[in-house]
Amino acid sequence: MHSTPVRRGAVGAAVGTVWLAGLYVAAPLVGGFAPVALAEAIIVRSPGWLSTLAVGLLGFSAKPVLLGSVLVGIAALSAVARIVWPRVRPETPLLAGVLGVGATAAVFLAAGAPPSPGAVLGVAVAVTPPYLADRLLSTARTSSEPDRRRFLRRVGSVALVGTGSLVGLRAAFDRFAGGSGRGGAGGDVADDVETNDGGADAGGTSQSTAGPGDPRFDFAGMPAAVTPAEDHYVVDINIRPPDVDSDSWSLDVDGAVESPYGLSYDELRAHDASVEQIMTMVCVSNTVGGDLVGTPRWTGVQLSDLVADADPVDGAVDVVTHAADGYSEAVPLDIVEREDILIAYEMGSGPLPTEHGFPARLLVPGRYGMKMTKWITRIEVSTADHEAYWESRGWDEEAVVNTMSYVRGAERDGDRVTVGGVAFGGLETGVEEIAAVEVSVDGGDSWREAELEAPIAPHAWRRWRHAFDAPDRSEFEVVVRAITREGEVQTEERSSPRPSGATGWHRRSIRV
Ligand SMILES: Nc1nc2c(c(=O)[nH]1)N[C@H]1C(S)=C(S)[C@@H](COP(=O)(O)O)O[C@H]1N2
Ligand SMILES: [Mo]
Repeated sequence: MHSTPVRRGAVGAAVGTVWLAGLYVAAPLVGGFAPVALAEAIIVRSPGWLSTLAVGLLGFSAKPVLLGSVLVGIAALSAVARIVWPRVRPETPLLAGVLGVGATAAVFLAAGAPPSPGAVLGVAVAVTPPYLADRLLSTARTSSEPDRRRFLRRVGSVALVGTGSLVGLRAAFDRFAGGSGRGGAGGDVADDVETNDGGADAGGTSQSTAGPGDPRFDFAGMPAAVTPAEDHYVVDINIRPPDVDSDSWSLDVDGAVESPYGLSYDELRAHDASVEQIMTMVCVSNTVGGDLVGTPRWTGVQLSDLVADADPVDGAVDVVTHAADGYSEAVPLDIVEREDILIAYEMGSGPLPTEHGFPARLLVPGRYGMKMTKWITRIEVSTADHEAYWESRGWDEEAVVNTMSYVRGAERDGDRVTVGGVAFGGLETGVEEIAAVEVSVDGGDSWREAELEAPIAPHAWRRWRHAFDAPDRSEFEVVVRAITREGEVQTEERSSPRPSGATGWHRRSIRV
């Protein structure tokens, strides 16, 4: 074999790329695109300082960047393997096939696909295209020795045509099969609603007419008082949300208790401690003025009841929630006695969407979103202080929401200008925290008290607005600060989200 390392590397990268496309086509057979599962395994196993650094450097693009690196890394590994291979032993089609099958099976296993007939078919589907690409390029190389540019162009075309047709094939399959993955799960969820409607007492809520918000606070740029489920932000450690089957799912309540038990999805929904609650959730990573905040309507069962039913032993201190994706969080047992901590199974007017934790998740009012375990599988009462997922990565354990106020909307009607936004804060007890909001439209030189919307719920944000006459000005530097019910002014001091949430006044230039 007289090929140069560059040529061999190029062939290896092309074959690796076609292999990735093959894995993509095989995904429905093995329950997902294997590189995604590999990237997730990296997230879960990587040490805390590394994931924190990655999120710090890349923000929420950390996950796509990681997936991209896994894809590029696989193609690069394949290139390297091809460069060193001919030196190790003579190339034979049989050996190439065996190695391909072995590598594919290993990737499926590492990605958590159980060995099954579907997986065997998946291996065949994933291995055949790169095998053919490899043969094509190997024969091309031995039959004639075209100049390097022509050779590389041929390698590129094989990679491009191979990958393109495979991805096209998969798209056609998805369309034909009526979609897979998240779309499919959504369909299942909708079915469940119709059959299981009996239990909860939330059935009578009106969803047709306007929500509880005051329409005077609805103007350009303002968020709805109650956030529709589809508009609520999504943050978690997964590249793809876990797809939990509600038929086989159960919520186990155990640990340091006298009478452990489990609840099925139907039993949870039919539980008589079900309540409805409009509640603001904000991610601890949200920067001042950021979008990782929303105020959906939720329905769930009071955690205090669920835990009391298991009869915790003396000396129990923590209630640990475990999730299908390996996530965990802990809330002290004495706080769990509050009646507003829920295991929610509905959001808006339907079941929890997959990305928000289907079939059930925890809600802890007044705390940052990280306390609110999605895809919950187990409630463990513990006699020891539990070290939670983000806590072990250097974030605040209590995670009480800092007093915050954001500028969102601005509107002009003739000479009249109205600016507005939202304000929220958590307390140890989590009850309504905002007493007043002050706003400046001149960069902080002068301040006025804003109008506050009447509270729509004890744990919901307050919308605010401020109208003033401005016949001959169109640019304003709006600054906002909230006052707590203890009379404390929201701190002006800027701090970064890590470890306890951002602080500082939100300041925004607007032109109306
Ligand atoms: N199982 C699980 N629960 C989780 C997370 C997660 O990664 N896994 N992320 C948490 C974080 S950091 C936030 S801000 C909220 C976000 O919930 P949402 O996506 O429904 O808005 O979920 C929390 N619950
Ligand atoms: Mo978060």
